[in-house]
Amino acid sequence: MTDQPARRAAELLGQARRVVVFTGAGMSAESGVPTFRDALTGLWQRYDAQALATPEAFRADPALVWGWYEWRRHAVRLAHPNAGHRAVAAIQHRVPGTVLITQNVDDLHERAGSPAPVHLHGSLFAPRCSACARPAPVSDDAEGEPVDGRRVPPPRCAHCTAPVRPGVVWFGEALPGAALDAAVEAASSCDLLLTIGTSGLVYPAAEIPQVAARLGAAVVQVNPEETPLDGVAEVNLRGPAARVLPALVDAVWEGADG
Ligand code: BJW
Ligand code: ZN
Repeated sequence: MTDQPARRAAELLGQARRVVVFTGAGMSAESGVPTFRDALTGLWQRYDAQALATPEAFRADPALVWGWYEWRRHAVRLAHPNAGHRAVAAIQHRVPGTVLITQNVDDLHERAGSPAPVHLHGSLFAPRCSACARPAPVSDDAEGEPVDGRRVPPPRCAHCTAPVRPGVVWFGEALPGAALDAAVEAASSCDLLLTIGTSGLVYPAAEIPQVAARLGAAVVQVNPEETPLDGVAEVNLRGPAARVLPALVDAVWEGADG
């Protein structure tokens, strides 16, 4: 890590007392989990993720949408956290009180050792009834899940028999109030926000780095591509999270253990 943006990012992280880490799908890309705006592959390639992730799609074809989420849950179960997830956990360890806010519905931050990330868009592992909202058990039987795209009728709620739905936030739905409040509060009071692997296209989540910048925090972005957040960030580190983040952590705490 020798270039100027990397040095500035290390300086900012080294000095920061209140850090927010804000992540999107690019964080898990190197674990083999496709980003949201990547083209879908295999039997799903003729579908558009943005069209499947809506309440209307679930109402129109619950088995199609449930099958897609079962397939993704299965893929995430087989995936492992990458060096970027571990670097985020190391930052949390080094700067106590660091708040991790993720748009991701996988559990790779938790499995890398990050305690209690704020999940703005829900979780693949928390299905609930589409009518009464009671939590529904999630099957641990990986072998029983589809490895390829296909329709799977959703289970029925044990209480009211309505179809169970994925516990995620679809377009047009409100984000969980407590998670959004915690994210805004953390962004409003941090001195450094790291935004990692998000296109910054989906609102209100995309406001989080903007809130931090507006209130005087430094924003550092990690992304191999340009995004609408380039102008918000003081430093843009162009590269994949699993390479850039461990280098950043090393540059700040090089030689230190733990
Ligand atoms: C790497 C990398 C590597 C690659 N390392 N980086 C017009 C203007 C503004 C807003 C709207 C509008 N029209 C409609 C809206 C609202 C809408 C919205 O924002 N739409 C936009 C698309 C325009 N928002 C909503 O509907 C939200 N709700 C809402 O507004 O409610 C209002 C309301 C209030 C009160 C009552 C009722 C309603 C809800 C948004 C929910 C989003 N949900 C999803 C699906 C979750 C479930 C699932 O996964 O299936 O969340 S959509 C999808 O996008 C998912 C993601 O969390 C989210 C963000 O995507 P992300 O993470 O940024 O991924 P990508 O793929 O976009 O980008 C990946 C990035 O990684 C890229 O930049 C790559 O370069 C980079 N990358 N490899 C680092 N190795
Ligand atoms: Zn129910």
